[in-house]
Amino acid sequence: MVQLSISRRLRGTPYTARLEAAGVKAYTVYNHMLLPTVTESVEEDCAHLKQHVQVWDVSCERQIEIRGPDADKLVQLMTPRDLSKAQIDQCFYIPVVDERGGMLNDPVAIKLADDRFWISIADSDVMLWAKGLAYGFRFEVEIDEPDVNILAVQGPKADELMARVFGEQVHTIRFFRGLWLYFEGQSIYVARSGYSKQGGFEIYLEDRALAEPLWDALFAEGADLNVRPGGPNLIERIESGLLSYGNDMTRENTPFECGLGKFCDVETSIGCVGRDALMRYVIDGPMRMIRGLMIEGERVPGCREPWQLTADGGEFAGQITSAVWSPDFQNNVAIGMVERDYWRAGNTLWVDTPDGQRRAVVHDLPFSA
Ligand code: THG
Repeated sequence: MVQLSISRRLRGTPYTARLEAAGVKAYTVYNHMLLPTVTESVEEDCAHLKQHVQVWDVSCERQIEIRGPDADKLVQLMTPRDLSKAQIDQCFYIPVVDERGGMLNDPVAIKLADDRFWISIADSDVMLWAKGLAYGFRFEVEIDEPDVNILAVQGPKADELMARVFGEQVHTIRFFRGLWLYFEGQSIYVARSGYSKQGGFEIYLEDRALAEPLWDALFAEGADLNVRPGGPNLIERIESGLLSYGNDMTRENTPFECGLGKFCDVETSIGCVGRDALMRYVIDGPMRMIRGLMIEGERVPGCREPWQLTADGGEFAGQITSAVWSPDFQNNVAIGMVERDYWRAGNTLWVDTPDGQRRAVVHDLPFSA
């Protein structure tokens, strides 16, 4: 099998040594950093995540810190989501768009203070865009990528494990809210968030020296909870309808096409650079949209290039960008961009997979039984 050569450019994390000692089986590269994808197998990892608790090295969810008197102005410039009423310690899933309304990233923004934000980015170089905007607009802000290395604690037993390590206060954290908690006498930011729908937290560790002690504490306290290392799981995220920037959407797509219209307040996101370009979507809606699909037949191979969708008459109907066999649905679940004429749930299309043409049925996201 072809291997990926790892060097300094593919940055390791303060957890890499622990992860490799635990036997991580595969990485992907995300924000120029290693992201573990397989512990046992994608299917076993998925089943375990739904039953127990996992500790994920998601250091690759880099923080772009924006601080200074114009911090709020710069963040609002980057997104069509209205952040004017944002409260401190609130997290926001925000589309970040360019001047054409094209998706540049889909990060989680955290308001740490009135003049300080962390933009927890997906896989694209948001810092360069933010610095360019700040320079061009002469904003009074400082922008950098602090050495924050997130551990996500995900799964139905996440609350129990987190309470053992950080105290009962974790139970008071609401979804997409954050709180400073103590570990070994140091204050660490913890939010109820994460790239799965199994529940859990993300620990924003700033002090590298605490990385292995934190990892070790989670595994010691979680032994009887069957804790395992892991990473974002392909099956769980497709079933849950969690999108992957660079796979399911690119700069060619607007947030409305990505089904993220509910995170766009085009009327009130004053200043957002893509606002004019997105205005027409409020009236017309998108011409294509991200949808779930089930692909009939045997398990499909990995989706490395988009697979074209066609209608019965051979008309272009869209493309599938993520697909995997789901043991729970006993079917291939997929995410794709489907043209307006064909996006109704239940509609049947054809998909060209590397294994030949198959039937694909449009579903709502998330998939439900
Ligand atoms: N956590 C943090 N940073 C991240 C991710 C994360 N950066 C990269 C990547 N993931 C960004 N993409 C997403 C996609 C979906 C969600 C979060 C980040 C998500 N969505 C929920 C949903 O769609 O149901 C909730 C959205 C909401 O209600 O606001 O959680 O995972 N730190």
